[in-house]
Amino acid sequence: MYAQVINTGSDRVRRIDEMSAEEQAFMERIENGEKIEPKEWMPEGYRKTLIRQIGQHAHSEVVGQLPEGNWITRAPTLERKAILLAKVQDEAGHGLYLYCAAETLGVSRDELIELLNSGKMKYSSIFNYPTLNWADIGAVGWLVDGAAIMNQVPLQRTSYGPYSRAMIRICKEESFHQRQGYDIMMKMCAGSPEQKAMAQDALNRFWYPALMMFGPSDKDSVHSAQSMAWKIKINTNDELRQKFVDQTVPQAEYLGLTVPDEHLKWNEERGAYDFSEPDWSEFFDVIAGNGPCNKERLGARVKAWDDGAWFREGLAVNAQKKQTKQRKQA
Ligand code: FAQ
Repeated sequence: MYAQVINTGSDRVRRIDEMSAEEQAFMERIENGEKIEPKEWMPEGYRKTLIRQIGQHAHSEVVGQLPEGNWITRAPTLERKAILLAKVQDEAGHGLYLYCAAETLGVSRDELIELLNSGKMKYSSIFNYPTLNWADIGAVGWLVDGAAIMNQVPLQRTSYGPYSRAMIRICKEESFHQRQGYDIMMKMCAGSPEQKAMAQDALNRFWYPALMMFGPSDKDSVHSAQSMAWKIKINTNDELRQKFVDQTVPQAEYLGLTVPDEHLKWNEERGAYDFSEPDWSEFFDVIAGNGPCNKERLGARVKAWDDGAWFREGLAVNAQKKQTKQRKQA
């Protein structure tokens, strides 16, 4: 079933002479900036790539609730608790929009969740790192949501209509998420030396995992070229990572924090920062299931799914009853 639903492995960009007339017309529409809508013809590879990317994105939103959800009961004030609660609820909503967008491609939400729960489908590497203290909640909002926005703003222009429309709503909410994270960091950095040290420690631990969110370097990205030809992706992984570094370093400086990279340096010629690459062996290890929290995160999702079985059964029985009643009345 996995192979039927999502594609993995290396994508080779299809040449024009390999394309059917239908596919050539499709490419013309993409190049003209037209949106592709659910019932329209699309190449099978395009459909599978979208299911893989949107599905992985939806799973990330839902699994992404766990590291922050962990701190709702321990937020330092009632106001912070209310804000965090709202943010975590937003992530559930994002998952919902994205599962709905994926469903328009002919895959059910249940199928996607089964693929996540069986470890066959990925979610973002970042959520396999622990949130150890309150400063981490600031760092997650600032860096993780900041990286998510950097990636998602261009995706508002993605070629598949339902995905692009979901992204417009999601980006609005992500901006608030990033601001609330930065606000926590500002408070911590203006606090006691111990609080500032906590903020620095959180930045130290989340900096490289945040850089990894953009995916492997362009030379190792197997899907980028074809995804960009289809305008499913708008930028390469390295382009977005660079933009994120350029935007975030001045924010760290404003906080009085040090980015944990001794090679970080403004490059006058490029008009951009030179920076150290993350440890890619760690990244590949985390996405292979061996990160610090992979087992815990997936275990929590599987338990939530199993615990909700009675509710899903109840809904199905109720829907069936309604249908039978409607049929009798007709
Ligand atoms: N983690 O060829 P590429 C959020 C996989 S935001 C795990 O470059 P692609 C908000 C990739 O799937 C986070 N796996 O792949 C939030 C592929 O493996 P496959 C989610 C990764 O797809 C904030 C392989 O490596 N955002 O959740 C990662 O062209 C706070 C080769 O990579 C999105 O999903 C990774 N970081 O580019 C929620 C955005 N990177 O599938 C709660 C949409 C790569 O062949 C709290 N997605 N891989 O087995 C994208 O833009 C793209 O899918 C990329 C990867 C850029 C993530």
